[in-house]
Amino acid sequence: MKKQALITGATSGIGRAAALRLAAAGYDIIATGRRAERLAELRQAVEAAGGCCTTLCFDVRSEAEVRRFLEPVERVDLLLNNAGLAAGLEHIDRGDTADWDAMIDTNVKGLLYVTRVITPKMVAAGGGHVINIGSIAGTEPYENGAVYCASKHAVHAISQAMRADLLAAGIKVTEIRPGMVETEFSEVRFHGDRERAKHVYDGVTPLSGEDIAEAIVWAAQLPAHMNVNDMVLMPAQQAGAYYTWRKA
Ligand code: NDP
Ligand code: 8X3
Repeated sequence: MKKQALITGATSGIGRAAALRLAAAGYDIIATGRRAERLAELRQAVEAAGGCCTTLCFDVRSEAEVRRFLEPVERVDLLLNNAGLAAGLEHIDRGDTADWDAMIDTNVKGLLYVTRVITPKMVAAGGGHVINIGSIAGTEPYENGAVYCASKHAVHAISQAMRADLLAAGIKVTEIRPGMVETEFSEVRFHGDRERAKHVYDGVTPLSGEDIAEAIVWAAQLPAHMNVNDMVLMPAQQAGAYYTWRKA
């Protein structure tokens, strides 16, 4: 029987690359996100490469939608909790509370809602693997990023605690924590300002979604007795949230 991978936020960036890479590695894909046309395009791409892809279009911020779409899913061997965003980059006294709600509701509560529906299925099946996409922001708070960093600190804490919770059930929990990855992330952070988003990567060769997907597939395919608890991945030109060497 082929393994099933459920990926949240598969319409773009890391999630889309992971869907294609996991399909190539032999997983059947359940791809989720809010943009239906992107999901349809991904499904075509997976199928054109000989894979199998089901799509579920919903918003992870809605617990009712998460339950409606995910409760009927029979089996999930690998859950990739990837859907997330940064919204805004401001000092705390000027932040937009709508941005704060979006980040907390998606990055923290959405991840929890999905996990709450899928992990009991893994427990009943006697095993599984959950991979959470955290961030270097999950251990390095930086200026202008209080709420995004808080949301990724939460993902870091949740990943460690859920690893303990699910240990006896034979469920692996891995957290992958990237630095700079060029996706739609910065465009979303700057509310659609592509020019500003492009400058984030000035003088740097950032990671790509495919780079992170490669790590996801490696972690997912390790022998049963071996787990990656926590993996930090950065461009060679980055040493942390405050240290990036940019070519002139
Ligand atoms: P993208 O913006 O390219 O992708 C984000 C994905 O999340 C999209 O597929 C989007 O789908 C989905 N998503 C966002 N909000 C929701 C929602 N409410 N419900 C369902 N899906 C949602 O960014 P990345 O690929 O870079 O981001 C993926 C993850 O990686 C995020 O958790 C991010 O925090 C993390 N990360 C990114 C880094 C980077 O530098 N790019 C570095 C470290 C971590 P749709 O809009 O269709 O719903
Ligand atoms: C994304 C990386 O440094 O913009 O999580 O927070 S950073």
